Amino acid sequence: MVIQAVCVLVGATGSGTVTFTQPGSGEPVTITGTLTKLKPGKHGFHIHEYGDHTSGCTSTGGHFNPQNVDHGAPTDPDTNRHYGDLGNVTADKFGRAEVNITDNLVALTGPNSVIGRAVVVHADEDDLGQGGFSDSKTTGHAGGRLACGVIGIAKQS
Ligand SMILES: [Cu+2]
Ligand SMILES: [Zn+2]
Repeated sequence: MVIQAVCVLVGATGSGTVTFTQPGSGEPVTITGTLTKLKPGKHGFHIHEYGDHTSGCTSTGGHFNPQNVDHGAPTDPDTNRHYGDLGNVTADKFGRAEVNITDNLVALTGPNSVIGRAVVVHADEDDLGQGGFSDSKTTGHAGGRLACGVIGIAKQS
């Protein structure tokens, strides 16, 4: 059974909607959508642990990291990345970024489901753990949180 979820990201300098689709339990999840109002260039794009907006995007905690390992790239082995590490999105000169990601750790069912957690887009590029900054291995040195939203169950189509 296809499972679908949706996240509406809200922020003054970044916003948009992304849809999560999982063809069946245990299968890779595809994340598609469009973000706008961004500064042109690359922006870190992650799933954070908490779907909590109490103090804005700050309350979403760190990257979703059930294995308690270092930050990395979505292409890294499972033991070298957070479940929430989705790399970067790239905004064009109009500030528009198309999202089209397929990931085999993101899940919409089971103990590591991301439903109820948050998507965050950052001010700066995610260095994928390779930048050598003090926070490269935790956040990818991606800077401030521009916009975020909670991943919710979507109407199934
Ligand atoms: Cu993040
Ligand atoms: Zn991470």
